[in-house]
Amino acid sequence: MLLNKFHLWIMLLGSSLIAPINSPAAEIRTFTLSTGDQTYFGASGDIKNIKNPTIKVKKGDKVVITLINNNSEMHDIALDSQLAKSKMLKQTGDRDTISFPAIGNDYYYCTVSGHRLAGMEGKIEVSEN
Ligand SMILES: [Cu+2]
Repeated sequence: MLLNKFHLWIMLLGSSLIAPINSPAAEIRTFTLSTGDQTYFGASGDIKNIKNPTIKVKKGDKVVITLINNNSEMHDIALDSQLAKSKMLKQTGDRDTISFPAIGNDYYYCTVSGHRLAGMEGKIEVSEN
């Protein structure tokens, strides 16, 4: 019984020490992209209408990107880091959302053959603070 209470106290102490390290300034950052002809466009907010926009986030943020297919071809979105990959959007109007932790600079791109080569990619820029 005494041992159990001691363990509980250690667990509480441990979590109070760990929590402040992980929690400050971590935000959920949401972005929307749409597709054009072998291109992404920002679809809302600061990146609206920007071609293959750079997604700027801070280290530790949770990044949420929704891709809407605005094009007659199929497209998807994947990361070089392999942290996330959407389903293939086969028809106009199809959409999917990916989410991943911002841990370092990365690229997003379309996995359809030839699309990345044609320029269907953009940067994810992760700043330290
Ligand atoms: Cu594509």
